[in-house]
Amino acid sequence: MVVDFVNILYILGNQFEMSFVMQVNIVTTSAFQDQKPGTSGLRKKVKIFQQPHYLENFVQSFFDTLTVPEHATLVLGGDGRYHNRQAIQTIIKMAAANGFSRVLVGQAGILSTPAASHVIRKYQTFGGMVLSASHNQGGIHGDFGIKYNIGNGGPAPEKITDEVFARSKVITEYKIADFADVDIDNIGETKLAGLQAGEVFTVQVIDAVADYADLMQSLFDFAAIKTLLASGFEIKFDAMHAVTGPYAKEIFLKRLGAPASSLVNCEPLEDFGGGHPDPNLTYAEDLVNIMFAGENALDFGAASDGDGDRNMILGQNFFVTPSDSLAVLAANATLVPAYAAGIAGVARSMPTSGAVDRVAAKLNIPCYETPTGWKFFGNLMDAGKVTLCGEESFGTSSSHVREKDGLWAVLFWLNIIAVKKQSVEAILKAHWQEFGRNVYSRHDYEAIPSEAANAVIAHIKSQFSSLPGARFGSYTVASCDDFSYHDPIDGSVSHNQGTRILFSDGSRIVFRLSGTGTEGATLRIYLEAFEPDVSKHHLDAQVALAEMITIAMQISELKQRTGRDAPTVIT
Ligand code: VG1
Ligand code: CO
Repeated sequence: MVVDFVNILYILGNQFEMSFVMQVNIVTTSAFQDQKPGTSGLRKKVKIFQQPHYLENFVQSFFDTLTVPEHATLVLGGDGRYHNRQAIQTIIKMAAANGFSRVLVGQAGILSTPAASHVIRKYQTFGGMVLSASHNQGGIHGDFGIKYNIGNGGPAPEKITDEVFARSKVITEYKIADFADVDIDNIGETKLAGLQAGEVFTVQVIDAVADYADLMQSLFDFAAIKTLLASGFEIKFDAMHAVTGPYAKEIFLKRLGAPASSLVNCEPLEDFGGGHPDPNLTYAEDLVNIMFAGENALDFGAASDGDGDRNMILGQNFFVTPSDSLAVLAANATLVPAYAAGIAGVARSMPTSGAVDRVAAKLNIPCYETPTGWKFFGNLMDAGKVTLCGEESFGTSSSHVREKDGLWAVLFWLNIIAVKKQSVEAILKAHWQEFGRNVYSRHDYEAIPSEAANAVIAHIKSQFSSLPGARFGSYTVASCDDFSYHDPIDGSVSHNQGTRILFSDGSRIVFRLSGTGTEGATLRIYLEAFEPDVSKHHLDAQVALAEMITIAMQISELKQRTGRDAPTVIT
């Protein structure tokens, strides 16, 4: 533990019964007008975050909005991307100046998003700050981000983030304590003089992995998974040089006895090795090559994103869509010790396919449809209405935390496989046979000019009155709307959550602008069609959805309005 100068003064102060207090500076600042949190926190280019006062203004806006109780504890950590360490030192000093008594920091400034959520819940802290831009690229030319999670461990709801944004536009000063950078690399405590005479401010560096790994071990049948892995069942987990590397080493190597060759890209890097830490078929290329190597492909592959809350599941030469993954987990939940007694209900974001709805109907449990973003699941989980939640964007989790959880989903799959003793593909095929298949795909058009993207959406909306009843090939439009969500727990309403074209046979096209991009606009097109016919279940989604894709282009005039011929990413 490093004992800095102020700390020595504090100790001396005690010895001589003198009173030392922390020096706090009140810094005059000018407000920025662009600090609106998106789908998951505030994300901007690193260069923007490095501007003087930029991070400080945003953090102070949170502290001004929240009523921080006396002796409050803040959890702090990030995905290790470029600028993480500096930001952590700044936030520690601001937390001290704003009346927190303790900050729990993940060792080396690391905490995955689900681990941070768990630490907040386990130690019942006054929330936490997670420094991450998740799946966005890192490094000096990449993105940085920050999000605040409330005491239940989940992302701050819109009511809070709206207030924070309003505050950030008028802020004139922030408070920051004046002490040297604190050691965040060694587990232990640094004690500093507090705001008042006799008070202490503590920075506690915690093992970033242990609490989380213990939680996983308490949920899943580790003995069964261990036996599976020892039986010759070969897996590969790709951490994409992001935050889950240390977690994967502890869980797969130490606790589950997997060989070291099971892990790839498990050294966290500030720039994620130059890649996009986004676990999908485009960006998780290393893993995809291994898992689609024909006869040489391994049995199971998985990857997670920058901050560890996303997951991609692959079988031998087989890709599981996240929407299907959620449905399979729900259908097989009772095979996992933590969910053996059954699940209370499920929730999915609106653009996520209706595959899980079919499972819920069969299990006779409720299924909720929320807007995109994990913050909308928290109320339902707190109220005990749902146990499992998921999004089409490679996010799945349960009420064990209040965030999506990448490694949790991987372990859930391994637990199911260990019990069923079937391949990933066999599990999916059997699932489709029982429930039918919701054929699904998302097409992303990244970094298009905002005006063009807005014009596409406006053009679709201008057809709302003429589209119903219109025929497009074999499809007829039943209705179209803008999705609104009425939270059944707190009564809040969220409008404009995606533009939907619903067809008479239950298939649909959804258009939505991303709330996490940092360059221009990203337009997402979500395509879904239901296929009950088993003889067509093997078809590639792009083939099965070809007609819907053409219709989406026709209704949106996307090519004419953006000049783009093809999506940037297809998932
Ligand atoms: C995307 C996904 C959304 C997810 C969000 C945060 O948002 O679509 O489902 O919750 O990222 O995920 P958007 O607004 O760009 O579509 V993560 O892993 O960045 O915390
Ligand atoms: Co993420």
